[in-house]
Formats: sequence, structure tokens, C-alpha cells
Amino acid sequence: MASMKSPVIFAIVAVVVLPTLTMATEFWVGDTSGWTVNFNYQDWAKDKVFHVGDSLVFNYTMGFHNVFKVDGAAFKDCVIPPANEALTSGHDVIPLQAPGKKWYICGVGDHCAKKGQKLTITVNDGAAPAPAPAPAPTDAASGLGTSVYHVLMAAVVAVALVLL
Ligand SMILES: *[C@@H]1O[C@H](CO)[C@@H](O)[C@H](O)[C@H]1NC(C)=O
Ligand SMILES: [Cu+2]
Repeated sequence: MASMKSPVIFAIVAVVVLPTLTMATEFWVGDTSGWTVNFNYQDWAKDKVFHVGDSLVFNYTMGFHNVFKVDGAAFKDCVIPPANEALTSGHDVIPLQAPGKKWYICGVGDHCAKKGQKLTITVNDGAAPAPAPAPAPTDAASGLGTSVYHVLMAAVVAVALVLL
């Protein structure tokens, strides 16, 4: 029995789980330049699409820079928040947990005001271009609501793990 069902379960797992695993992206801000001065972060961001579930990595030498999450007004005028709100590790990973505009600045010296060390992005809703369950060998998933679909996914994975 298990041997008959396995290929189907494999197919379901492949279609349902693999796109989920590849959905979250870790964006290294500035790529190999990292988080630094005199870099155009709007250029860096302009052709990228950010989704809920992705994350930003601000990489820099600790002590040389820091990261503040601010609002639009503070971003525009480079208003530096209290020091205790800074991220300072040199490898600050910020999960993008909600859709909308986000603003980040460096609070060291005049890095934001004079040296362009500021980044603003727009985060889109999580459900990244939904991996269409079209080729799945099941007619069950397509008509169901999201939560039922997720429960089904979890059940499928659980069954697969037991059987395989
Ligand atoms: C992270 O930043 C440090 C300090 O600038 C640099 O030496 C290192 O190469 C960076 N890592 C990556 C993967 O870019
Ligand atoms: Cu800086």
C-alpha cells in the first residue's frame, strides 16, 4: 500500500513543499559592498522584490556603522533615534514581517545625511506569486481556503515522513 502511494505523495511534497522552501530570500544589503557610505542603496533596491518572510542582512564592520529602523520623516531628514534602538552587531538580520514601506538609516556621524547610507524598501504581501498547485495530482487543494490548504500541507508532509 505504501509503495503505491509513495509516488503520489512524493509529487505532492515536491509541488507543495519545495516552492515554500525557496520562497524566503535573504537580501544582503549592498551585496558585496555591504552596509557602508557612498553607496546608492536605492539603486541597489530598485529592481528587487521584497516579500513578507524575506530578510535583510546588514553586513559591516562592527563599530563603523549601525542600523536604525525609522519612519519616513526620520528617513528623509536623517533624524537619528536614541542609541539604544540601534542594531550594532555588524551582521544585523532583519526579518521582513509585515508588508509596507520600511526605512533604515545608519546613525554614525553624517553617514545618513551626507554619505547616502540610507535604504528604503517596500515589502509586498507574503503569498509570493503563489506556486500554482496546478500540476499536483490532486483535485483537493485547488478549491480550498488557505488555512485548510496549510493544514492539508502539514498532514501531507507528516504522512510522507512516516511512509518514506
Ligand atoms: C561582511 O563585512 C565584512 C566587513 O566589512 C567583510 O569583511 C566581509 O567580507 C563581509 N561579508 C560578506 C559575505 O560580504
Ligand atoms: Cu554608517
